[in-house]
Amino acid sequence: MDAILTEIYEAVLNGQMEETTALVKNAIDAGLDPETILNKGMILAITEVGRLFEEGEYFVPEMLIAARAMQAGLGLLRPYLVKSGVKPAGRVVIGTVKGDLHDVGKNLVAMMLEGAGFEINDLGTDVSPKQFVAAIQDGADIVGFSALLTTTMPAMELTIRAIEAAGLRDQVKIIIGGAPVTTEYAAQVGADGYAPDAGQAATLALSLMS
Ligand code: B1M
Repeated sequence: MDAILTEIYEAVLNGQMEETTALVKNAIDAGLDPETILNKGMILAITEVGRLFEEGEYFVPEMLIAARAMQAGLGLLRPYLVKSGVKPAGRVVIGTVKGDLHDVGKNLVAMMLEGAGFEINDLGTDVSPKQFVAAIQDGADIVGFSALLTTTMPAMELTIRAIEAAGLRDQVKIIIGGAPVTTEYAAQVGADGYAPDAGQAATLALSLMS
């Protein structure tokens, strides 16, 4: 691995926000591909953070500061991942479902969708079915839910039922994702599609608009 990628990996793993920011900036200036910085540095590190948490070596505070370091690095990559000037492809409402505070992956999906030309209404984390319904009423072609916990996955189904009950289901396509989510689960709860990562979420959203 490139030395700077190893340093970025270590900085995220150790939750060093300023270090991560400086290193990502250096890597960009040195001409490294932003997607390589993301996938071979930051995502590898945050995956290792999850493994260390499972092993009982990391606790919630370590996960939190690692996520903060990652978000800081992502902020610098944003202009490179979001290419401007693309014709509007549609409007997407996106959020992490009720009870769930994870937003790194959701933010990345929002960036890729923006890069694919979508206008984004990001509702943040811990979003209730009612908030999703209200945002769809404000205008949306696609609504995306993210969930990282097996315990919050059922909120995806509850939100879909709330959208149906509000009489809005025919107006929007629903896409879902997040580490525990699967294609089978998407079919089971009546979503229009599932994507395993941010790049594929953008491809899926574009295909649902055509
Ligand atoms: Co939490 N956490 N966490 N955590 N955390 C996980 C998810 C966990 C797998 C760690 C582990 O045990 N290995 C585990 C879940 C176990 C389970 O349910 N299966 C876990 C746990 C247990 C918890 C707590 C319950 C811990 C506790 O309190 N005891 C707690 C819950 C809090 C809550 O939400 N109510 C908790 C808290 C936290 C922090 C707040 C400390 C922090 C989040 C900070 C933040 O997001 N701002 C945190 C973190 C950082 C993680 C890990 C380490 C990293 C998550 C991440 O950012 N991944 C995570 C372990 C892991 O994922 N390996 C873990 C990087 C990101 C780029 O990937 O989010 O998967 P991801 O997104 C991908 C795809 O999933 C997909 O595309 C993205 C980009 O390619 N995708 C979509 C995501 N959303 C999509 C939507 C789409 C399509 C694709 O369409 C709309």
